[in-house]
Amino acid sequence: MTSTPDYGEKIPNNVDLRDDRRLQRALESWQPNFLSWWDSMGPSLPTRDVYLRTAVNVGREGWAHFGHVPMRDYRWGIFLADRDPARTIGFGEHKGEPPWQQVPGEYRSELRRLIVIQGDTEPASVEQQRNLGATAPSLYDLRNLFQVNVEEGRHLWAMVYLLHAHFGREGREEAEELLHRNSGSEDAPRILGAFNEETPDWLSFFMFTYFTDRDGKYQLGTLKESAFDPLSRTCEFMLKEEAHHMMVGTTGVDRVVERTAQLMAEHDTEEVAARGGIPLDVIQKYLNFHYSVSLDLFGGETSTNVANYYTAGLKGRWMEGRRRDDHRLGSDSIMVDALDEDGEIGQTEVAALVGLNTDLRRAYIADCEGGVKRWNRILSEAGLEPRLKLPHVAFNRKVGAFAGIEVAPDGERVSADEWNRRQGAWLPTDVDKTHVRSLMRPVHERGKIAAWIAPPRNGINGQPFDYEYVHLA
Ligand code: BYC
Repeated sequence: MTSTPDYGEKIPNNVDLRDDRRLQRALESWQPNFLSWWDSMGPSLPTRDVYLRTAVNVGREGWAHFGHVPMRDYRWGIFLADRDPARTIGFGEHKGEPPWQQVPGEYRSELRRLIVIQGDTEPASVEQQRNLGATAPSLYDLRNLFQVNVEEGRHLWAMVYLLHAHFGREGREEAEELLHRNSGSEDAPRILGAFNEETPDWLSFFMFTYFTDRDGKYQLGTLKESAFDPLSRTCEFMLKEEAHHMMVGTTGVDRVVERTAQLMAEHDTEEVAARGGIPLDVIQKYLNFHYSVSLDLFGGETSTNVANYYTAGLKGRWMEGRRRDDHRLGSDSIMVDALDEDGEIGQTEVAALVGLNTDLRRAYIADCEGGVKRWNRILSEAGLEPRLKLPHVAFNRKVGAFAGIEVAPDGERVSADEWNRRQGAWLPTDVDKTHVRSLMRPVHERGKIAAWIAPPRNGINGQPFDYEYVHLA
């Protein structure tokens, strides 16, 4: 159902772009703007070439090609998963009908909003990570950073394709705006909170790729269910690339914990800062921060937006096909986190439809528990007490039911004064950040690694750790 990928074109694609000259021209006129955004807001470290994986197909086998390429020549393209002719809409009031190949007029603005929000996060993360190359702990890590960056760039292309192909002039204007808003900008910030935070050091980068990219996995998973077939198919393929980003986060934090545990065992002390490592309590504070800002990305505990998206068929649930219910949820209910009348943290019962952000956030939380388990296992294996934890769901929230209150990581409600007094024990302080930043000295030599992190167990695509993953300029 999909044409053979057209890799030779100016814009590689498997959407028959050459048969739609207007669309092709529109995208070709956006392309130089994308490249000038990449030049000014993308990776700042000058490189000659990088050992990158490039998407060349969407098939199960061999969708990616590995090779050294100058990053600016990376073949950003448009790849949708193959169309399934038997697919029907899986939920909501259109359940059982054929999926839409065009945007229905009545859902135009909601679909555009979802696509714009998704699209906005992709370039935002590239902007946040822009200066990390200068302090990479190894060439292997440098390569992974750049892989994540070019793929986020491709994910922006994926959303821009949908905007250009299906939303006319408004879509083209939104595509321009995606390049004009910038992470952390006073005048034109990125839409969602976490994407305006800094990613100033590699511990933040690993936490971001663990916790925030994982929100991406869950949001893309719900958009993959969409009745709007082109959105569904593009998200399905994006999820394949996303898996690598999460591997970078998971194994990145693994390696920091492993090195810290080694230093603790070797010197029989908690005070590994003086030994060139990152203390466990600082790792915990970074975890607390990135987890809590990522929880905010799921929106409010109750939301009429999400109920409308679901009923209309625009955004489904995580693993919609595996749910054993009527996939319409008209009369179901769900317990969501809430503040009770006395201001105590508790739960309240609401219609399942308005509680769907909570449903998705819970799936995400369960997944995050997996990371904490593996990091604690690394501590146990080093003979240390397993002690890393996810903070309470109400901790440090700026969106939703707990936005207006202060809560300790263990879930205890505290006063504003107490929060101010104690937050330095819960979130990274300037001293912590300065220490972490002081460790961020570049190791750009082949086969070498910084002292605050353990080397990876495996290289990329079967290459050894000491492979020349990046040629610097
Ligand atoms: N910051 O009704 P509510 C990724 C707004 S990450 C600021 O509860 P809803 C990636 C909200 O817009 C995945 N504002 O929200 C990761 C609404 O505003 P309006 C990105 C926020 O709509 C790493 C109001 O508050 N994709 O891919 O149910 C690297 C009321 O909220 C925030 C998506 O998010 C916030 N955190 O849910 C690269 C998928 N949260 O309408 C990439 C598309 C909420 O009152 N987006 N607000 O003006 C959605 O599905 C939903 O819009 C949201 C919010 C889940 C974001």
